[in-house]
Amino acid sequence: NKALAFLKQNILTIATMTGVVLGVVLGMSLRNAKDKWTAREVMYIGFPGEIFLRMLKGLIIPLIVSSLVSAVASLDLSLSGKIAARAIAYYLTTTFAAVVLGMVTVVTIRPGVGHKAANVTSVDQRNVTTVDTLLDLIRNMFPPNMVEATTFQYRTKLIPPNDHETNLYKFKIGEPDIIQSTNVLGLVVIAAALGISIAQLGKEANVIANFFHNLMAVSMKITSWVIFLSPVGVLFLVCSKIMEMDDIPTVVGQLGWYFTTVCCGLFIQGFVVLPLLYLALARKNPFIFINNMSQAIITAFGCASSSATLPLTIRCLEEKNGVDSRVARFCLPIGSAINMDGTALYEAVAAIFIAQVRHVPMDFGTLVAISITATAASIGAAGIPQAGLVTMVMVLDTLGLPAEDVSLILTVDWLLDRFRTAINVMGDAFGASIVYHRSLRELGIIVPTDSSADDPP
Ligand code: DAS
Repeated sequence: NKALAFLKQNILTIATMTGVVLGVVLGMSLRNAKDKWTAREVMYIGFPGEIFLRMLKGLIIPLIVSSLVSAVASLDLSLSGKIAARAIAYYLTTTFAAVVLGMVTVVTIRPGVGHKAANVTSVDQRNVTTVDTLLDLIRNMFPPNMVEATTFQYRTKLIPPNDHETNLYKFKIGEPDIIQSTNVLGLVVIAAALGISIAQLGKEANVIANFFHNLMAVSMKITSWVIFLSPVGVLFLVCSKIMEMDDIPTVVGQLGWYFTTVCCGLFIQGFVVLPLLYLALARKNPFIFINNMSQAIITAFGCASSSATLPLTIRCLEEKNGVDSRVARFCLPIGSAINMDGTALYEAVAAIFIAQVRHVPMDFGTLVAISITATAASIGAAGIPQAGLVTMVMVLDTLGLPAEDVSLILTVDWLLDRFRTAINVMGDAFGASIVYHRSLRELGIIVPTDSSADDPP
């Protein structure tokens, strides 16, 4: 009956994983059923997935604000300052480590050397410079109406060669779209300010403190309902994506090595580097931890948005990995805003891959410049689908490469986005748990030292 207990404990995770597999199978069979599906038909088929995604995104504001405010308000200010400092130090360190790992991987495998790239001419070149992205980052910390993110998301489009121009792709960068995405960074700043003011007011602010505690409980209750929809939601999200993808053999063939390089790096980061850090700093079994987070990790893979996955990440970390909610709801919103190990690694790999294709010389100075801009680009990326592709333009800018070179990796980006988002979520969760285990004494929590502590509470 141990197997039965395991099944009961993980039934939803197994169902969501099945949802991903069925999504791929359904998508592939629908692709073969009809030679060309219109965008409208694909949108109809993906509609249930879109609604699932909207439900999760709808929870982001109440959940982030209530969990951060109540977390900061329930800790004494010096302790929340210490926890924030530990979390930010850990997140920046692992992000930088991910960039270095990405650089080592791409310089070792060298996927771009000898790569026959399609010629790309820019139809309309508007580079997103480093300054643009950094200004965006600062701008988004102080959003005018709390939720709107003014992210320069250039709508990039790759126009395939028409019949008489053989291999000339045209790459169009549109006007900078202001994408409506939930501005997690801005929410974190406002919620932290609210929490600190409540903590400083003490008893005088009890009513509003209780309001946020209750809002948090209510948000988590609604999250527990939405979770039951994830298998179906993920199924339709993956299915519609598979249906609209370019022809798979060319895409994977052309960019196979690049794809392999990114996945190698992400695998090492997610299943070697982070588990080792967790083992060393939290002294717990990292693979039990990952298994307990799998529901959130799979949903992150399915919807390619770490912000949308945040409600599930909080729930898995608290209820399955037993992390104190004051720490989980404090660290995870900050992590989902500034900590994207998967994206940081990807930015370094993709930029150096393109440099290899374009025969751009790589000296030490360039590598240092890339490591800094790739870290900044991942911090600036919002937790929305393909945000990392947009901020990567800033890394290309460092290499003196034009923005339209993004088109060399555009075709597989929607799939790599899912892998790197899953690693982003893992990085956030590992970080929050490590900060929790390093703050037990200050939190006044005594954890039994025997091995049973590894079992889910
Ligand atoms: N999809 C982004 C996220 O949600 C990551 C990325 O685009 O790189 O984390």
